[in-house]
Amino acid sequence: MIFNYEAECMPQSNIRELQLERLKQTVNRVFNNVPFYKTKFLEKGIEPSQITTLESIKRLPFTVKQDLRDHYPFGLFAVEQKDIIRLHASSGTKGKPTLVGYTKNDLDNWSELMARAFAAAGGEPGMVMHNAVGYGMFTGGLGCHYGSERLGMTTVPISGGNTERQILMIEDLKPTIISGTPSYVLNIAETMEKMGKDPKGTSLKYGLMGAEPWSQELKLEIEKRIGIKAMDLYGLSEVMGPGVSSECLEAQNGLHIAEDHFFVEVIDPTTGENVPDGVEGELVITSLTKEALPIIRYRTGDIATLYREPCSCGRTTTRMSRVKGRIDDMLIIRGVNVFPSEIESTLLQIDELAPHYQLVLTKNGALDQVTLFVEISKERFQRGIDNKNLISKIEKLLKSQCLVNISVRILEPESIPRSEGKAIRVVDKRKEELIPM
Ligand code: DLL
Repeated sequence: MIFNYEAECMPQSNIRELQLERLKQTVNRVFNNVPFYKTKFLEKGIEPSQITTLESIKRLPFTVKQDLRDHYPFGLFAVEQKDIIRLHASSGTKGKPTLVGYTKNDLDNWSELMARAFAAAGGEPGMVMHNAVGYGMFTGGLGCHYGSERLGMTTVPISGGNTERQILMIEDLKPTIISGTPSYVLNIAETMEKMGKDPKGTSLKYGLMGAEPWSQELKLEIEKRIGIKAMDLYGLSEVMGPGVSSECLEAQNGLHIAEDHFFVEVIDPTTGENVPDGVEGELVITSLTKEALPIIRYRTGDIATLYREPCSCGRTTTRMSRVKGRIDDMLIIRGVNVFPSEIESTLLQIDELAPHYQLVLTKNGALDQVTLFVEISKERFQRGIDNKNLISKIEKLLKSQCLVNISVRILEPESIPRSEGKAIRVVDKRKEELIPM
């Protein structure tokens, strides 16, 4: 179902026209109301009147996460605090959080975009929606909540955690659609199996999942294990929260960007130069309608590609590929760059393994060491383990597919901590312990 046909299926030329008009408004808004932007624009010799085409956005400076931290709490807001009706914070791990705010119109737009995402993922008015995304300062829970209500679904605000209780609610309330992080939805399925229940036997048909990188292989594993169609949902607090882009049920091939609200570019993360469509790089997002916290060319740190070919679902918006990972999470192993999601893709091709792993970084003298800890599947464990052959099989496959030499350690089932939100895939023991927010 298409929630807002006019917005989601408008011809590309009209989208570009609308984007330009809204870009000009946003540039004026930040220039007049946010001293940080005024100073940065003037330093680059730019006045809002010089932004006359979408191309000219490239003249504007980038915004980075540190800018939000430096102006904590309200320094980048473009409206007075009394006009802010909601605050959230990004899931930072140390230091000051990045605080984000919303006016009434911002929340209306956000709900609309999340309603679009649910409709694209198979949601319909009247369906029961099990919202297993964490509530609180994290944008995930409430973002999904308001979108689900906007679409007219019966929304179950269960949040993350207390998994056995979640399962009883799923059995009793018979939801058709679930939202959560992929790792938590997998955790629910695994807990059901442990309780002697078949996750494929529930009423669930669709899942809308995101907030963390997940490989195509993990998506297929979730679909098979629960008997649902799993759609990808992307977003980030600094820009809005979930709903910046999402996958459609029809094609399940890339995430449709809400281009009437965001202008998305891809840059080479080292040079900062724009790269052509289809080339992988860092997503840079400019908000086009936000009032409380408009953001100009925000460097997301997320790696993806853009596609502009039409989609079989009828939506005309540009699509982005699934996010491969955050630049910060990229590992450099003896000169080879690799993302945890690429390692995940390889591991999930090996039947003897369970989809639970962690990459642990340590120091051996001056050298960084990476060890992959991965769980063996229950079936294989029960049949007895021949670790040596299995380890060499994993190492060979990692070498041929990811071009890295990683030492592998096999663990018994249920050794890796399960996630109730964002899974921790990389544990960096080289640095001091991170303090969760
Ligand atoms: O994670 C918003 C969200 C909630 C998205 C629920 C989807 C579902 P933050 O906590 O600010 O916001 O984290 C944003 O999470 O920059 C990406 O690195 C990562 N991320 C979000 N969605 C995806 C996804 C929410 N679908 C950061 N695939 C982003 C891969 C994702 N990474």
